[in-house]
Amino acid sequence: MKLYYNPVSSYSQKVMMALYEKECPFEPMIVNLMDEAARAEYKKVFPLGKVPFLDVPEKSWQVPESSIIIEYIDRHYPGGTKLIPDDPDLARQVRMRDRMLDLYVNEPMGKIFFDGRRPEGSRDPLGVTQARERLNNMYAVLDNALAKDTWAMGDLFSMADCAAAPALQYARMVHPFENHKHLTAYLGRLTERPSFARVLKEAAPYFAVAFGGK
Ligand SMILES: N[C@@H](CCC(=O)N[C@@H](CS)C(=O)NCC(=O)O)C(=O)O
Repeated sequence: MKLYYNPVSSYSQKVMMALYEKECPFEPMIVNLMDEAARAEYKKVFPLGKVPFLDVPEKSWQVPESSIIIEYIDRHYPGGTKLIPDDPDLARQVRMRDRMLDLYVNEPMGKIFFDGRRPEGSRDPLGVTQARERLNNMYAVLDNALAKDTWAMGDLFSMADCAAAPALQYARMVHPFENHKHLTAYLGRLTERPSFARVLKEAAPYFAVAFGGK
């Protein structure tokens, strides 16, 4: 199966982390989102042009959306870490945390990050203020939960931690959270996790190209 992704994309990193947790083989297909021609070519594969995207030719299945890709690999590749529990109530709680981290950490982080790269005059200060408020709320909620929990689901490492790692790693840069010590310690645990350490190491050569050395 082929994974279309970009090493610096937060949603791609979420799926890469999951694949490494599962020790799941795949064919890497890097998409250069900064290059118009490469984007146009990629839209022939997935018309929405979003990464990550999983292509499973042997089943004629095409799987967009990071959480759905992780659902797919967790179901079809039993090895490695179980990322979504079999118990339906626990699974629902993992999915809820995954959604919260995507929608209320990763999305506002992206809003702040990309707004800062827009030219003067086309920025959205109100949207950025709202994104910062959303992050403040989520930082407080997460810090409170992580005062007693090791991972997003207590003792259980899960898909929600794959969502959290890249989202928090980037959020830390655009809207720091050092004053939340439990959240800071959690990001420390995530970056020490071999799966995410590998994701960051593989992304490093691409950071300067994508973000102009920032
Ligand atoms: N909800 C999607 C979000 C994917 C997404 O927004 N990916 C970004 C990169 S992190 C992207 O493809 N951006 C390019 C674009 O929007 O055209 C998921 O979970 O996979």
